[in-house]
Amino acid sequence: MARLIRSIDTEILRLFDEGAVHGTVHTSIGQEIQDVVLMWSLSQSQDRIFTNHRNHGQALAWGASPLGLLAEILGKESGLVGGYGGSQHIELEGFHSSGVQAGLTGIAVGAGLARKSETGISPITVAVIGDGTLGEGLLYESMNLASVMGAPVLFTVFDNGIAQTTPSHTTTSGDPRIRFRGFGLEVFESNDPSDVTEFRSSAESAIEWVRRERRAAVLYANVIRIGPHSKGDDTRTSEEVERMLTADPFAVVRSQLDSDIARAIDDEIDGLVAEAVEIASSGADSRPRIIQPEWNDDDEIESPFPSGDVRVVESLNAAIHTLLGEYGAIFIGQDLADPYGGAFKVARGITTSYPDQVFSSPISEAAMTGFGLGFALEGTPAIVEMMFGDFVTLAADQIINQASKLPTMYGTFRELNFVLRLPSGGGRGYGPTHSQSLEAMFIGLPNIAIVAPSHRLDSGEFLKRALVRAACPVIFVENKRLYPVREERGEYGVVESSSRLGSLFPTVAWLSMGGVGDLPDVTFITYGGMVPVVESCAKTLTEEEEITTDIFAVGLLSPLDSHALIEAVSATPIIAVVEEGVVEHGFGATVISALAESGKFVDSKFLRIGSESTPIPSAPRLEELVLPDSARIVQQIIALYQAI
Ligand SMILES: Cc1ncc(C[n+]2csc(CCOP(=O)(O)OP(=O)(O)O)c2C)c(N)n1
Repeated sequence: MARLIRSIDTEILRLFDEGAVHGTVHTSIGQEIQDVVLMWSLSQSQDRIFTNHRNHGQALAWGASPLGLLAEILGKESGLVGGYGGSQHIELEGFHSSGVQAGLTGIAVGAGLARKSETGISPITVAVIGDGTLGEGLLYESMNLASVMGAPVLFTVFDNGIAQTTPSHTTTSGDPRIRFRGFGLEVFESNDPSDVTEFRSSAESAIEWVRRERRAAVLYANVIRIGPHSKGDDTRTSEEVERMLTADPFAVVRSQLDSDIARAIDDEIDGLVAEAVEIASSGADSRPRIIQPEWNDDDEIESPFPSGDVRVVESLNAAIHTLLGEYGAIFIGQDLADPYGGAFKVARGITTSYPDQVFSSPISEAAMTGFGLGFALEGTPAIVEMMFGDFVTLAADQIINQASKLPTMYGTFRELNFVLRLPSGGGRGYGPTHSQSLEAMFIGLPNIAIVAPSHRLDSGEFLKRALVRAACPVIFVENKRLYPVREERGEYGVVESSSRLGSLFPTVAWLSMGGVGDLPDVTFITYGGMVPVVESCAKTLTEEEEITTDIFAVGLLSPLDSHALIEAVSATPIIAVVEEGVVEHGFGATVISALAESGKFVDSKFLRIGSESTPIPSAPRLEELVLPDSARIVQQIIALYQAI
């Protein structure tokens, strides 16, 4: 196997030089033996691998076909993931690789815990990183989380002494093994890169320990990187590389073989690889396609309106009870445990009812988001609560590079039942870092739905749909000021949608005069916590100024169901989009662009209304000045109305 890996990676570099490889590759040349020993010490039917860019050797040892790997790297339809992932993003049964350093480590912790057996010997999850990744914060969040949660994860560090072109002793302080022990992790070491026996013994001991103890550990192995970092980018001197060759574990093992046997292996592998290169090179290019979400659920979509007399916080709380009780979901966040029940009490009573499904997280937003994704990847619906929506910034990589990519980047659609709840918005005096509405940062991300209920809808029903029916990860925007508000339909009706997501999370509209008669003067398009603000503006405008209004409360912010809006919104003289975030590149900009492009609204004046672009102050009077305020919105509308 090691000979196969070396041969394929050598061919890949040659193909790169010939210009046949598009993009990047990172070969395993020098660490093939360690890759093979590690993979072959695991159980392919039970264990999980989450690895990084330097994965060719591990993938082949885990069972990837040489032809499939070559075809993937050459951008062919017959590639392991149809040419979608390329060298860095490979998926096999139980095996995932990705290109952001440490990006999969939190996911590995979630997946590892999801698969942990309650007693006896456990399946384990291996998270592979290089020594350059010892600088990533998420790694330490993940190690801590794995340790406190008792997740059977083996963090495997392949230390080749260099990260791309930077010697790691210049970027890593102290002894990393001491760091790991500080997290309470057992550390297994393999110091001599050319001593295969030492590596095998350490790897087997580590795996056996994690299985038996059902806790996390680290396998720390010195290895060598003989090839360039990726291709043609080796800044080391030829003397350095020559020196390295004398410690090449592959050469050591090979020298122990009978020369006839070694030659026979060479002949067999050379023939096999030459044939694979030929077939892969002449194969069909990846077929142009965009992978779309798929839904297996044809159940009827019922009314989104509230049926009981509850407040938004109670509606969400009841939904979480149902999701844990009936759907076996897990729930992770900070300070969720009773009697506290989460910062906004949405979690009240949940830990008491479902102690084994709720995880009190350290203050580690990235790792807990990854943790939820890991469970979702293993088929368990996962709810992650950010204490304040503002902290979503700390989990941005997990949303943008993982949640958004995992559903389709491996060439087919994968359902992920995952909700990230964001208590958002101001008006409660929490000040600049606890009052923002940041959802617009995530608008347009592939495979991510951004959903925003209001008190006019059944928020709990929206949450249930988000977790078990949306099929893709959902960012669920909860406005803090709405938590204590009673859910009540008012005079809203549902706007028809032709898209599946749009129907699950419909826009609802309150049409002046029931939508019959003359065109109203103003259309408001808004969502979430701005719905009551806009309603109060509409009331003032109608009662005091005789300006009539329609209100659209959008349920699905992204992907925007623009078709439904274009159809349902009338070409009123004024169309104002009101959001609590800032307007630049915001929700309003997206909505208005879609409406303007349709050509239906050529005579309408558009208005974007949102917060001032300044940190949101804490003092009530100052906060009012920054957040959209009904009196000011009314003035803006009147001014525009009088000008046209
Ligand atoms: C978060 C992140 N930062 C930077 C990069 C670019 N990059 C890709 S590989 C690499 C070096 C990684 O070094 P190491 O973890 O030691 O692994 P090695 O390549 O040596 O196997 C860098 C900087 C990346 N992929 N992800």
